[in-house]
Amino acid sequence: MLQRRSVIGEVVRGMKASDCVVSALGNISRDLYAVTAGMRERAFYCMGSMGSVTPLALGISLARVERRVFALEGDGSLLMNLGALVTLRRYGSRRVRLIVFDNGCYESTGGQPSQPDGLRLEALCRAAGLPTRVATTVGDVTRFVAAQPRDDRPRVLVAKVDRGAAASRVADPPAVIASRLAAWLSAELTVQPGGGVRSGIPAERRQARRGLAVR
Ligand SMILES: Cc1ncc(C[n+]2csc(CCOP(=O)(O)OP(=O)(O)O)c2C)c(N)n1
Repeated sequence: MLQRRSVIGEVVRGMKASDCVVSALGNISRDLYAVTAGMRERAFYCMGSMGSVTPLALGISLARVERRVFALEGDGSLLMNLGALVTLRRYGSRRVRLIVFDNGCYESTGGQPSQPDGLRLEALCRAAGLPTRVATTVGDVTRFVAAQPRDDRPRVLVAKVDRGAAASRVADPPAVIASRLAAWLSAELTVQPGGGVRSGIPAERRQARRGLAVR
């Protein structure tokens, strides 16, 4: 069994400066917050909204086609919004990396069971058409973060993790977290000599957006 903190630490270590990360509420966001002091502007720590990590990561990836987005999701939160897997398969790309922390319970609220016996989350993800690996060692996480998939489907890693105490609460207000990431994502906006603001969206990104309907 893996420790949640080790998995999060390994994901952060493997991220490039152009990558960003979205994390599920509760323990996952708390542990991510503890190790991302130097990269707050590209980390979005959810405060509520169970099941919204995958849609958020997908949205970012569609709006910013040059970025990789890591999505750190709890098993209970994923199960609350299973349809997100299908949407991710339909509209997502290899730049989205979904990591599910499978501890079999709602740990952040006291450890209530989240799954029936015998359920395999990885089978659900695969059934949605998403290439999915299971992590039982930190090396599995390292390889997943560094992988350069040949086809353009989003990738999923189901990390089998133990329960374990989390770091301190996220100290920043949600509005700060949101505006900080929005500013980072918009960084290529440039001010023109006359004072106007020009969106630096490159041609290939505009084309990629137009291509959404046919993927
Ligand atoms: C819609 C909704 N229902 C319930 C809650 C209360 N809640 C907060 S965290 C949490 C548990 C999340 O479980 P999981 O996604 O498995 O992550 P873990 O806590 O195990 O890391 C629950 C039930 C919530 N925030 N939102």
